[in-house]
Amino acid sequence: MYKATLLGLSAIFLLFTFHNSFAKGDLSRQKAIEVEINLKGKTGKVHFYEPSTLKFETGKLYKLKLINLSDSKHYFTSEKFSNSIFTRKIQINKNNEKIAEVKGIIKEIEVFPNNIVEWWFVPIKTGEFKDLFCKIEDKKTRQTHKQMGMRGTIIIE
Ligand SMILES: [Cu+2]
Repeated sequence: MYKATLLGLSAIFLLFTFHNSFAKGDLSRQKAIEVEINLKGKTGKVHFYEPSTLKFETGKLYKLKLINLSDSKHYFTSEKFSNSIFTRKIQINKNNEKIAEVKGIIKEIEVFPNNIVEWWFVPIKTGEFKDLFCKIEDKKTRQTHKQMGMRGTIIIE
């Protein structure tokens, strides 16, 4: 009886140690990996993401910089991607100074011409998502930016 109890206690102790040695801690507080995507184009001509494919890994913290280098506003919309990550914050800068941090669940981001928004997140689900697009309508062609080429793929491994 005594032996069995001792064995049971040892097993619990071992499980506890095992569990602790594999704990990853606060994943949202790692050093962020910086990734950039440029939102480019010209009204009436073409609109696109550069690069148009982004790759991430689960469990790592990313700082994705959405950089609008064009004369038009742009959306970064991928429902499948936003459902596969944990958002730590959205950071908005002006003249290289932080002006706001937005926290909570984020579904899409719109960036105005010549501005940068940072999306800080940790991917939690793997997949290949081909639903990245921009819904803005071009003022000259009356087509959406998506129709004019502004589409992309996000891969989480
Ligand atoms: Cu656009």
